[in-house]
Amino acid sequence: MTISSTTSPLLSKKRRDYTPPSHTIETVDLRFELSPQETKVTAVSTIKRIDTQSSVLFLDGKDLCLQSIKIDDQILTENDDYKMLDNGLELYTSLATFTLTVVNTIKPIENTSLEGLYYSNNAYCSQCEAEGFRKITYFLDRPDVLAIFTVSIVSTAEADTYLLSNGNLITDTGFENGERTCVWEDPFPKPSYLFALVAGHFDKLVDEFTTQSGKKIALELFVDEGRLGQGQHALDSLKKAMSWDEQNYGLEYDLDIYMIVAVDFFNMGAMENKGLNVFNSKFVLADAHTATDEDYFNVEAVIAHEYFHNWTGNRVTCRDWFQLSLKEGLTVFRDQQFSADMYSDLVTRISHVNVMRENQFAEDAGPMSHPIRPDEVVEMSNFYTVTVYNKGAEVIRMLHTLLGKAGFRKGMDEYFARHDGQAVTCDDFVNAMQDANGADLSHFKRWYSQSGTPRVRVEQASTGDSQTTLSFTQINTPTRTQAQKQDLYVPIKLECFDKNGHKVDTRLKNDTLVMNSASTALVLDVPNEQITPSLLQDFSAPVLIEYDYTLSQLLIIIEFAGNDYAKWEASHNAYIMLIKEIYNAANGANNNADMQLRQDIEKLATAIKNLTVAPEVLAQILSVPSAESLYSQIEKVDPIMLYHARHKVVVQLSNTLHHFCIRHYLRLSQNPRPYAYEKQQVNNRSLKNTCLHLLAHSSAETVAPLIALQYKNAHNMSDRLGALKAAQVTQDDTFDSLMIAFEEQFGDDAVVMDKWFAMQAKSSKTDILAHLDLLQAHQQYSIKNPNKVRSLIGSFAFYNTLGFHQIDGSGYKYLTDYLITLDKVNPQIASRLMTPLMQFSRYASTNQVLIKAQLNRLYGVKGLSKDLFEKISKALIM
Ligand code: B3K
Ligand code: ZN
Repeated sequence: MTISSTTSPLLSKKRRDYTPPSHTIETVDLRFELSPQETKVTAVSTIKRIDTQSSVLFLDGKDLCLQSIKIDDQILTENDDYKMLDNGLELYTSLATFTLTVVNTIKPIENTSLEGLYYSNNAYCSQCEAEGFRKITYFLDRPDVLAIFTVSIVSTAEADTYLLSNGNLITDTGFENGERTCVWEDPFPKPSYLFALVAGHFDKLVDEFTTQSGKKIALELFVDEGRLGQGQHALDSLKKAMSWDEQNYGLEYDLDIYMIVAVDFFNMGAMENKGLNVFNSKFVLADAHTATDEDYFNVEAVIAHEYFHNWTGNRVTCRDWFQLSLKEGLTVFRDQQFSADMYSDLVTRISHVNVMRENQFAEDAGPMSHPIRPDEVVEMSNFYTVTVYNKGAEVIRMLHTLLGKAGFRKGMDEYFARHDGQAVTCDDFVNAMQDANGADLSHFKRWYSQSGTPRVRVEQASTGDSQTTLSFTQINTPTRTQAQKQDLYVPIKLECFDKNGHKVDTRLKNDTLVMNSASTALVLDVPNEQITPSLLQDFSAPVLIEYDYTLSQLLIIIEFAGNDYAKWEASHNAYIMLIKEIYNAANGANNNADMQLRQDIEKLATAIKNLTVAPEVLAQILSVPSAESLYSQIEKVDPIMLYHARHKVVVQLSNTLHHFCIRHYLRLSQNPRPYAYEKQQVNNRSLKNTCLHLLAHSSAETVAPLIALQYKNAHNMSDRLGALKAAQVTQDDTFDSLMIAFEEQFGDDAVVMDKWFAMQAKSSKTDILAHLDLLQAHQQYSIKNPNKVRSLIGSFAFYNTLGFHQIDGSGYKYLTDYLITLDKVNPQIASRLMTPLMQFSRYASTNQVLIKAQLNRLYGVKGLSKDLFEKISKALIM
């Protein structure tokens, strides 16, 4: 079945159709009478008409049961005074100002979508971004309506020890006569998406932060009972983020209290509700016993991200949801800067570059391709994407490069001076940057409207006997919704080396060639055959570089480049080149290819062994790119063949570097100090576990005992998981027995068990689908819990190449069956989990046919959510 784009039944919203609201809500008093089965919500709003011609007020509302509605003192009657619509209600009034009272009920316990107000794990929790507030009460649920909220929470359950909302607590009656009421007042006008309510029993960790102007802020962290010991790292991270934002952007916190609540049932990482962040417990809870170094890193990054939103998102918010990257791209860029300062510039950068290459490039090459500021949206939840977030951050990073650190800061200051307290657009942001610096950013702005990954083809040729010309050509291929593409502003940081590894003078400012048009050239005073360019250093623009390297050139960069990023990139390119060669030689059936591989790996290994770099850099250089990041490297790729080609390269590397890795491994395993999340320890553990993982691929029998010993002696989760991952590679019985031990030890810890489910899901057992069935019956598993679904089904679909891409299509069918069930429980999670099917066009035709058959099956399912429907329709049109 193919769907034509003109008959698509989807109701979309278009960016260009934006109209300001007819009315605004100045204040709203919300009263919640809590009950899991039926919560009564009373909303008293003071409303002002903005459009003097308007006699109709539309209020969004979804899954609500309306009890009564009143304007001032007059009770309204249906059809005369208001009309119920599918997506809200229409109210007829020409009053310039009035008080609206709406009473309705909702059913938190039945809300498995985890959007709006829901009840899970004996606690109430809300999630309103983007359009969840309309599932709480009838409201102008759009980000450009900013109101002052006062919230009263009434509970009749004594067990609800905390009744929390945004802002400052102004009344707490205590539990008396069978109920308790807490009243919260948030003095800052905010859009409804930043509203939050949490109620239930938690343990609380408290701390304090004194701002640069001397104001004391109370910090409160709420976690499940018994988990206080796992909360300190999150609180420490918060304090670091608060002082970093003061030092780097002069931004101070504005309320008297900052609260964070960790919950197990949450659709994404966290949410920046004003003064009351809600977090997925995965990004809060951490101690040596349960969290890896990577978990510690992520907790710090997500805590900072949500904190930074207080200015970039909350104080200055988005006019409409098409502008989402205004707050997300900018806040991701800020959290990336923070992580680089806290930990390591290089490792942080590499991890973000990997996300771009593995996920964002794939999204931009598939049916969901959209600009960082989308033009058309059916379901907003579908646009919290790697494009809006991560490519958005890369665009901000280019602005930072273009204007310099001081210029960027001037622009930020101007942005806040102009727009504090407002809901604005991406154009407003760029205009502030432009005006503060007297720059012309009109050409740069194209990055906001154009989708797709630009490719930059670099060709090298002789110019006379003694010169070389590097010509750069930008290729912007048409995408589904944009037939015409424009050339973009592309800064390419580069260095060139001669045959002796000496840096060639490029005469470029900051080593950066700026492309302002479709093509440009760089002339170097060195003969062609001697030139090796190291291109797109630091990933200076979100583009794909096409340059045909030889292995010798890459080895020159690894040896001579002055910066570690370039060395890493060259080693990465070398792996890709070798994997492609094996893939092309029909999966290694060709003996010459094997011999060639041995020789090439030998050269690469020698270059690596000769490096004198920091342990974390070496760890990155020893990490062969993931299969996922390689899919974009080969047209119509056969994923299983690629998996085997990659495996072969890793095995060869492992055998060649065996002694080198053993030496590092044994050195780094000696005299471990008590666990601390601090640079030196983290970097050493990273190299140690990378070596162990690589060693696990070798044929040496000495490795299995090392793995088992590391597991047994591990006194922290990084080492335990490092051993487990290595054991999984060896595919012997050790893995199964360690997994049993792990489950016995951590079976009660929901966050830790996510790691266990993910490991199970990536297993290369031939009966993996039967295993997935069994695992779903595990007492810790629940389809209602997004973390569990992501760990098990997500890890399988995203990372289990052999299981998911089985040639009989059973992996694709398995995921599709699951999606059909999950869509009824939680459409947002179902929609995210669909991603591996969306990218079918990059696979070989056999895989494409099998995936499309499943997409068609899904398309035929009655009552599918808007979330899934939007994606499938786009996939099938492509
Ligand atoms: N702003 C939230 C994401 C909301 C997602 C809604 N489906 C988290 C963040 O980016 O900080
Ligand atoms: Zn964010």
